[in-house]
Amino acid sequence: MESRPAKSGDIRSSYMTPIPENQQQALVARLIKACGGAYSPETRRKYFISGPQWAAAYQGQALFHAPTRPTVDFEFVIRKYAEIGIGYWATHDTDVIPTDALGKDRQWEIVDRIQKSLAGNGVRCSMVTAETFHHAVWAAGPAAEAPEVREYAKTRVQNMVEVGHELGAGFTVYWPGSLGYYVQGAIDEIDTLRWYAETLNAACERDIEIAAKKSRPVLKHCLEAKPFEPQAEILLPTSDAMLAFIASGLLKHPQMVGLNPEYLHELMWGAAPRAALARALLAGKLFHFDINDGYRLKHDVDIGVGLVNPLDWLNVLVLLRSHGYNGPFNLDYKPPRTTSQFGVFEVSFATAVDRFITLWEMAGEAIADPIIGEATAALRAGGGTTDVRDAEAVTRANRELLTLHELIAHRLVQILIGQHRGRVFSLG
Ligand code: XLS
Ligand code: MG
Ligand code: MG
Repeated sequence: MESRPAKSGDIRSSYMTPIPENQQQALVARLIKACGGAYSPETRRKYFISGPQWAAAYQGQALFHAPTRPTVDFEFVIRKYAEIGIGYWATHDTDVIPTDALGKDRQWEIVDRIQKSLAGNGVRCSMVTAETFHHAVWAAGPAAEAPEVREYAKTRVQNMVEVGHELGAGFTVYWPGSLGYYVQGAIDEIDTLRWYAETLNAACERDIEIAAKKSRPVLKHCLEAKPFEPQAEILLPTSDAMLAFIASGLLKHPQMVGLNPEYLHELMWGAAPRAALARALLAGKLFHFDINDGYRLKHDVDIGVGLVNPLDWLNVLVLLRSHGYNGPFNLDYKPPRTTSQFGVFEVSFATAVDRFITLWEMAGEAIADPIIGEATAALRAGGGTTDVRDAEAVTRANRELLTLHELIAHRLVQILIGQHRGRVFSLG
């Protein structure tokens, strides 16, 4: 690359000559290729990874941010997912159907177009979710005091169940981010939660009817928690709160309802996502998983999986692989607003999928690793003292073995960075 000397006060900090607009995509494409490590679309399709319509169509807007990318339609997104090798597609109802067309003939014409697009590209619909947070009708949430709002909410989730069956989905997600308030005192939390349960009951009952009619299994109804945003106070802020809600007795079909935890949503309240997932697994409620990354105690930054916490992600996947959870893994993140429309598919989605696959396979390596295996077995064997009423003896019996905790953590980092395969650095 041609270089020129830096001058003081130069507006460019690099020595590179400017890259004209019409050469930038080629540069990005060349560099992402040079990164290597990409899997083929066929390989990517072997994993139960879904791409949401809203993630690919996200234009970069936020409360303080104007959009940076153009609008794109579902035909485009589905085609691009197919090219990458993302085998499943998910959507909110209103990502693809205008609010005023829901439940009408126009909806079914759109559903027909979606079916054609999915079939034409060899992509399947895995999940549908009703948008119950964006439109002004949800200003007081999906379980507002006014009965007509709640009746409307029921029609929306029932319609979504119908659309889901029509598209061949197996899952439906509920993210009650609007179930809460900004100003306190007006809302009775107990009534609100009762009303919200009625909406879920209506969805499950419609599901049972349609599934019987179509000879299909019922959908898996998955609750997704987020501790804050968009309401200030949220009534079901964590996956654990949702487990309690599912078991509260308010649901008529609790066996149909489980969780869709989102990695970052657990991190946002300061949780260990792996522990939150473990609790969901223990309850038999890990139905679906939104994968992304971000920071503790910050807003919902929805960064691509593995870009912030790859070691934690490796550990999360070790847990999931060890306990038989194989998907769906839903790429619920937002390509950064600095990424162009070209970059959304060339870089953002392709690399998110590849990081996930790599971490998943590394998790397999960690599970099979002889050092971790022996260390874990030794920890579980313990030191073997017979006097279990003697604290000192029990402590002594395990004292040296407990160093293995740190040894295992070291080994996991080695696996993450490739040191277990002999990658070393030397200043010599
Ligand atoms: C928002 C949620 C949302 C759900 C689906 O923060 O992650 O995208 O996954 O409504
Ligand atoms: Mg999120
Ligand atoms: Mg989500």
